[in-house]
Amino acid sequence: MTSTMPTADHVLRTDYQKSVARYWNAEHDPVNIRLGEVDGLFHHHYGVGDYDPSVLEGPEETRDARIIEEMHRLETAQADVLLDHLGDIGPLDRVMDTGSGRGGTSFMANRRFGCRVDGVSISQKQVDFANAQAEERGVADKVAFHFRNMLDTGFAAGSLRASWNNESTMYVDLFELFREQARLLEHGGRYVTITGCYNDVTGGRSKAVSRIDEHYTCNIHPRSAYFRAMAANDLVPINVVDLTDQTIPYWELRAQSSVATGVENPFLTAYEEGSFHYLLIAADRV
Ligand code: GPP
Ligand code: MG
Repeated sequence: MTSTMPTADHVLRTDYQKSVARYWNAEHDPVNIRLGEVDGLFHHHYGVGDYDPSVLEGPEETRDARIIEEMHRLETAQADVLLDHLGDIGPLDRVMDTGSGRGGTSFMANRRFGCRVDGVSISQKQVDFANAQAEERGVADKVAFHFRNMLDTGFAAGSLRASWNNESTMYVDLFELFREQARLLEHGGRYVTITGCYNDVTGGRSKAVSRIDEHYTCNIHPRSAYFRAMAANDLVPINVVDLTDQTIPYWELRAQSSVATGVENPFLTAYEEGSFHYLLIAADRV
């Protein structure tokens, strides 16, 4: 993609963005690293689907490894659900992973569709890690990661067939984000997000949702904000899937694992009390 080389000051425009970049540059959490080491796909999102209860039984020495493998399987299943909603993507198409982390979803998209993938992140550490992975996997000619701000990527208008945010919208203003996504997508291009959002019906941010915000230094949006910001930016929803019931087992398993981080109970409370949903939204650019 055509672009100019941005400097750190150009990419990280606010103190808030700098603090988010610091968090991800320092992050080296076993819940992400040990799961990634299972098969080399490093994810920064949660899981969907029922876990196999037998992982909790059997020999104590291998229990931890069984749980980690199972959590990783559920996280990979989550990314597969996202890719299922991207529509027909071919080897000549370009797609963007917006907030690409260590690259897990990008590599899965390239493996499935053979397409060109550009990931953007404001963490130079994550960008370097993911580019090293692309080399290691022998796909660096098709998958590349860039130190860019998702609100102003510098990529060419209309250059993307599809784009997604896999759990990264809670760091940005949705109107600014969807303005940039709409600029980048070709007419009829597909945008997909999987996100946690709070429930307008139950009211403002619950205590449990505030705890999640505090844990990650993010600002979870209300459900309504997604549809307002899409409508304002020529993104027309085609599918909305409530994945809440499908993600609860992941959190139940994670709470019993050696790699729990303390955010498990806020997630379980928020989902169970109905103040928070795990949602997939797919929309077309018109
Ligand atoms: C991180 O995934 C995801 C977020 C920071 C976004 C918050 C998501 C919501 C749905 C509110 P991760 O895999 O880096 O997190 P962890 O280290 O907890 O596994
Ligand atoms: Mg994780």
